[in-house]
Amino acid sequence: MKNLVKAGLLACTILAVSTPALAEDHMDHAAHHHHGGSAPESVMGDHLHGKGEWMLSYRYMHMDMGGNRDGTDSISPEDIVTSIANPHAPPPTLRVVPTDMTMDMHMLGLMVGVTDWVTVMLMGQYIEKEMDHIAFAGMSGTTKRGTFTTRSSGWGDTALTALVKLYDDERHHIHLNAGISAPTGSITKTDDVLTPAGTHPTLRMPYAMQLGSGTWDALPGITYTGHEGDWFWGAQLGSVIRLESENDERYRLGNQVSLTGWVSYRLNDWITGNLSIRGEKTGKIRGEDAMIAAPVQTANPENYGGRIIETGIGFEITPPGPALEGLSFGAEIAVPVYQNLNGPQLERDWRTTIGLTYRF
Ligand SMILES: [Cu+2]
Repeated sequence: MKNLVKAGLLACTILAVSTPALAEDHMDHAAHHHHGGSAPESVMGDHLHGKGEWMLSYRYMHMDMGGNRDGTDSISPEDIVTSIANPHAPPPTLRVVPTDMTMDMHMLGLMVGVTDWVTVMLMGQYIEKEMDHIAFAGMSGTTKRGTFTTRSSGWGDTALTALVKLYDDERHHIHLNAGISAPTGSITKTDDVLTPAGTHPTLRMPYAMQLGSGTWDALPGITYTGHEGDWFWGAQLGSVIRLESENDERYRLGNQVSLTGWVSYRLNDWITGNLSIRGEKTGKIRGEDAMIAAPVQTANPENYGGRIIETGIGFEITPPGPALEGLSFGAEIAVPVYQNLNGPQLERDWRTTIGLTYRF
């Protein structure tokens, strides 16, 4: 992780000392080829389309989490099962600890310029989650009963967003992101678990393993992008505001606000490199699903949300020439540099986003 940060700083230095050569030559390419503002692959809704222009996109996101954290400090599975109270007692303390989690998302997007001032974006996602656990034996102590993995997969929530241009000149662009998310993802997924007693019941999985929020959510935001010659930059303020006080299972996920900033540099006709920084703040879960009551941290609505700052590095390839007109490919990897989690909670290790877009 430290090496990745160093690589990022090195790339930043190289970008910073390079002279933006041939700026004029690339102005036309920039206007026609780039898939918007050359934002990092994980940034959604960073650009508008002209009237009647369509764009299809497929993005794949993988996130890896491992080890637990309470606030900014690491906490071991043994410490969790001896010191963290179980709100659904008995047993008095937690007895099952998640050790690793992966999340894979396949995001399908469709954008169309309705007018030159308004672009509409529809986004669906197929999600796969996997969580490894240690089950400790009995009502107390640190004797391990065994390990087990739970899995969930299916379609997540679906977002419809209007991008409304507020300001646009040669160099600066500002638009509103006015989105709404429909609760199309399941919040009642179940799987087999291993209990401290050694049994294998099928239970409703904790909130972290469910696929949707279960509520209608507003996705308001604002995006600024700029460019000058071979340089591009931007910032996006995004948020997720739950519009209902509870879903069908009587809870709602926390609201979220995020701020992303990036700078991109066009290395040649094909490739743009980018560096980014993103901060996000997520609230705790309010309410509680009565079916989620195992002695595991993820069954406690308090152990959700927190503050994370990540840095990312990525690139975008846009083949010049008519053969692959309209296609672009991008990839990004991001690692956290700061995490303060409402814990105990699994900490984020890294995530990557890979995407293919086609505009027509
Ligand atoms: Cu687009």
